Amino acid sequence: MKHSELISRILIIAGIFLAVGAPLFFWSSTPLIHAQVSENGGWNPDVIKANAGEPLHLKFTSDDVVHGFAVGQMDMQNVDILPGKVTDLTLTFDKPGIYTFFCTRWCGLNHWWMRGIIEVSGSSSDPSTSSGQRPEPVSVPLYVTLDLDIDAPHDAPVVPINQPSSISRQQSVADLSIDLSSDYYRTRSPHQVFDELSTTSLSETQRWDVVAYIWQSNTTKESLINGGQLYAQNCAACHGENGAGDGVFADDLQAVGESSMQTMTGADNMMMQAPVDFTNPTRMLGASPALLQGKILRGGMGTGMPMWGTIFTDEQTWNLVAFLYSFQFEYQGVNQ
Ligand code: HEC
Ligand SMILES: [Cu+2]
Repeated sequence: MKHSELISRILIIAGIFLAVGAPLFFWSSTPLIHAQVSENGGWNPDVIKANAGEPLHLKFTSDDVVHGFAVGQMDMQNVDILPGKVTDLTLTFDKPGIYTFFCTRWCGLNHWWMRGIIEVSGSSSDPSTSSGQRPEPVSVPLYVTLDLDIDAPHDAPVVPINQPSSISRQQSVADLSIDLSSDYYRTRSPHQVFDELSTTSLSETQRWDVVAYIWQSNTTKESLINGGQLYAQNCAACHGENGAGDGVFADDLQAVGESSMQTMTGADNMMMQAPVDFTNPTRMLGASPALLQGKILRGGMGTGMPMWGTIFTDEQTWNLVAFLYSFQFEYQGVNQ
């Protein structure tokens, strides 16, 4: 056998090993998770199993456009998933439970339905919460506790002439005993608060300013910044950068027929609507924080509004709610 012939045989054998062995090797260790736009199936697989306290190795690739991966309610960096490339990621879950993972890139019209779940079993590795095999009890949302019908119309019958600003509180609020607690703030719509203030000697303008002041007292600059960032990433495409319901996806949303939505999880029988205009005072001043949070958590409504309950933490949803009111109220620096 000639020398060159031997080399080519070795190369062929090596080639066969790579073609057959390498995929087998990968297949047997960590399955590759394929990402495709929702219309073509989204994540495959879309259910992943893991054990609490043990590292979970994940491999991703995209079969079409650039997607992203993140797990809801988890402090982690998003990773990009590129077509034809493999992205590796290792995660460890402290607590058992059902986690939602989702695409973080606007990959197409039905991007928001590109989600899957990670079932984490085992007992908690965190001794302070180790109550057997059960996942952490999910906290009951406020709108449920209040038995609030978040689907009922909630237009405010009266709205201010000018944008309320909490600034004039100095003159008016000082002698009044105004309830600034979060219980009071979260359970009443701005219009309801305005109404309840009618027993005071304040003018209508002053009453709206007090309403704005109560909102401001229940949030912080940091919360508004965080809410604004979450909004820009997750909501602006539909509701618009400036809250006017005119995001880049707004027109397309209405154009999407029911038929194309039917194949997707949780999207059955959807009637697409224009996203809510958060700059509309009639709509926003008639909605309590509890109601807005409920809609964010639950989504659905038979419209194109996605559900975010498994994506955001409690704090994040309240930051979003506070941010939504900033389309109505002017936030004033505390030292002004
Ligand atoms: C895919 C498009 C889309 C995205 C993304 C989206 N929304 Fe919506 N949203 C809608 C539609 C459509 C409605 C329902 C319109 C209606 O009920 O009149 C809606 C309604 C709402 C309402 C109800 C307001 C009310 O007065 O009843 C709130 C609150 C809301 N969205 C907040 C958000 C937040 C916060 C985000 C981001 C975390 C978000 N939405 C992302 C489309 C979207
Ligand atoms: Cu996507």
